[in-house]
Amino acid sequence: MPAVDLVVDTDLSIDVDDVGALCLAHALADRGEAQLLAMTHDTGLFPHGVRALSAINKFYGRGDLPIGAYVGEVGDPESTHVEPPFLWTRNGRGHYVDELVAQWPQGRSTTGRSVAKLPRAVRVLRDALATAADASVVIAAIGFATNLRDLLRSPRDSDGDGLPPGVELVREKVRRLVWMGGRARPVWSIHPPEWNFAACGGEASCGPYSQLGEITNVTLDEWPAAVPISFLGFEAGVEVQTGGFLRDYPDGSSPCADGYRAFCSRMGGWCGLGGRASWDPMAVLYAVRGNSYGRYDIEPGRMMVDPRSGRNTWDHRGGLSRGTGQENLLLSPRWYTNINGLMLAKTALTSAFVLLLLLLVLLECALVTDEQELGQEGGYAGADEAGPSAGDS
Ligand SMILES: [Ca+2]
Repeated sequence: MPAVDLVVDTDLSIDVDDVGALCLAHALADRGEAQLLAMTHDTGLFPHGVRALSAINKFYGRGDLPIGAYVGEVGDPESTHVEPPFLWTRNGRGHYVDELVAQWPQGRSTTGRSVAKLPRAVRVLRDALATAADASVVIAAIGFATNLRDLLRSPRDSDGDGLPPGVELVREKVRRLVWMGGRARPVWSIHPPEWNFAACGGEASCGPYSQLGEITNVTLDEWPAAVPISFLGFEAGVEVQTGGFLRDYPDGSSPCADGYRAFCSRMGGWCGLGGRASWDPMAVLYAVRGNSYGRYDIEPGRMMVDPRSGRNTWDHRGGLSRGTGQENLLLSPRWYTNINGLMLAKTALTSAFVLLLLLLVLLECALVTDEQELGQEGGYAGADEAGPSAGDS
């Protein structure tokens, strides 16, 4: 199989599954399954976000891989002041990025330039697409849609590059967009908006994050219909944990391990024994290997996002869902319930055992009570019988 031409657009900042996804992308490139064309960072955590990204690239021997930065206020810690319950975002800064930047050397793509001269993401994306073969590029979007929107809206001959408008570049060069975002079965009255589509959501006090609903809506609306989109939604990624084994790696052995260790030590409730939920690694893996494991049931439909709240609707039944080229990756029950079924069976057996013990205890108590009552009745009878005979004597 030829290597997949891969671009990764990440919000490497708050959650650590981006670290897992980037390390996985490099591992797939090492195996010859992916050809990394570029990586872009899509939040306002600038320049730390791109520096951490570059540190991971450097670790894998790809310090020269083109990287680009979003420079704007969405996720910029200086302009983001979230309120409860979103304090865990550290105003967009996250819980491991500073450590990666401090502990790991960065590639020339950042340290060789002043921060002010870092290439912007849209520049890097346009160049990467321009040099790729037609319909060859797979984009794994594992963060916000800031860069994708800017790419789609980039005009012809941006910066004098002589290239077509961004939307035409996408139509000609992109084979598929794999987008971690949205919910496959959203219930607006219960579920909060999905983070990549809306961050805290338009109704919450969320600083510039509140622009995301509009940004996501515009990106979906302007994405060329001829280029398919695979959505990896919240429900799929939250069920699969990865990275737990990285806790056993010594400090300083890998930015992948250091990232997970830093995050999970501070966000203990967010990590289980298996590690952290796997939205972004699953999206990257699908971008390269597709459904080769048969883990997903693929559901055609249409994604719609409310620009004000960022809440999404996934229409997989109505007339609008046909012929969109969009699909949602649902964990297949054939695989998912097998694992879940074992857990359910274990829970059922444990419950049955406890119930049986409880019944035995109750039964024993009842028998003891009966014996006591019989004994008391026998004592009275004996007394009744003994009384007269004693009186008779
Ligand atoms: Ca992400």
